[in-house]
Amino acid sequence: MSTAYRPLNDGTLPGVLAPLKEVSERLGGDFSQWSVQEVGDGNLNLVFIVGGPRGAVIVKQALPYVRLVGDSWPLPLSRSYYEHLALVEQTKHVPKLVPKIFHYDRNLALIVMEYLTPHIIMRKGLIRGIEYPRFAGHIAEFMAQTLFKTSALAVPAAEHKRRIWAFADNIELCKITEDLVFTDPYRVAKLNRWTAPYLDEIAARFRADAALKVAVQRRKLQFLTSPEAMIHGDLHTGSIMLTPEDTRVIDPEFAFMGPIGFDVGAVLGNLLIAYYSQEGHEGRPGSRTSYRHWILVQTEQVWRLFAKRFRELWDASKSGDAYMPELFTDAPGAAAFAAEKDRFMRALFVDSVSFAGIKMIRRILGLAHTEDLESIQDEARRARCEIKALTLAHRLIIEADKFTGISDVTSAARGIFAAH
Ligand code: SR1
Ligand code: MG
Repeated sequence: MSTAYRPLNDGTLPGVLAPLKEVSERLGGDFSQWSVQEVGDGNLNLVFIVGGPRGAVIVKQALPYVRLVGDSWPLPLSRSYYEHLALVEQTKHVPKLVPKIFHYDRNLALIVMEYLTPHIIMRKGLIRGIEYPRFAGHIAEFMAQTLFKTSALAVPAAEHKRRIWAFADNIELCKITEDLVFTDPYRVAKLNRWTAPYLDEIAARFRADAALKVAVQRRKLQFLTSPEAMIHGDLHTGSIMLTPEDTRVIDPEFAFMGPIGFDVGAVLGNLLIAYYSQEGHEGRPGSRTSYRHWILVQTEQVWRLFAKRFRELWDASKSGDAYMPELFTDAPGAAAFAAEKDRFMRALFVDSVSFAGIKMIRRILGLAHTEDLESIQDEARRARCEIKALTLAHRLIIEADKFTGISDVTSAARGIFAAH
């Protein structure tokens, strides 16, 4: 494969893939028979489906700028390196929950991977009202495995430090999150947008809310300074492709060593956005009531199954440098260690609730919105959904430590839905 970076297109991509034995065997036939379709609808990259007589692959190539904004916002190609690094790590722990990787080219910032079919982006499934009975278990397993096994609870200190080093230079991608998630929604920023004029008042209120800003900045500090585990870093429902039977997590280009609750909160927050957006997708009032209920049940299941699995992995682990089991072999030691694990899980729950709220606000008042809400054409109707989501998000952030458990979160979500 050629080494100089250039953005590829339907004309040039087949020639780049042709010398790759595994890829060309998978596609079959001669490269002149391959079809190339650019299907990327994300904010950053080019994504191609390449099809041949025998099969298809996905080719993801980073652009040197933010696709959503254009070349006025440069972005390093190295994000493809971090995405590949994270995919390789995730594959070790949950090979069935990520796409298979067939090839990586660092110079072209290009990853060739499994074409997932008939999978769709989860966000689109949630908009259509599709139920995914395996989702909660799968995403809980993904998060428990990838987050626990890359934490100092599971690995020796040297490995933990090497992993921090390995991801430390993913600076620009982290900066996007620092600005777009933790900062811009709370100040006047050129890139902010919302459903105006309906949300003008609440956006101004949030910008003037000192308690909210302090709470969010406390989380930003945690994001900046808590290398607990290798997090996906952008684990929203657009980073999940699935069918009712199968779930795959994609797009870990924002990966770095960060706070565990950031990933868990991203999943919870995006499910809660989907919950509130249902009202905008109802053909007739109430037609999505049972689906709305299903989303809240999944929200509860995600946390419960994640917490259970994380704790099981911890109970079975003997290799981490933090809390070495040999320190807790007698009965008082075992009891104290069990109580400490309970305390850790409670703190992680509070972190996750707070990050969930923060992720919800950035999708409504910041630059990058979600299709769940954006696809509601009637702006007054969309704004009604958004105001409910913002009201819950505010509570999740300000009162994170008052929520006694996940069913408390879903009750609050229901209460706000009914009251507004
Ligand atoms: C400029 S990039 C905007 C957002 O897209 C990605 O999916 C991340 O969520 C990022 O914050
Ligand atoms: Mg993405």
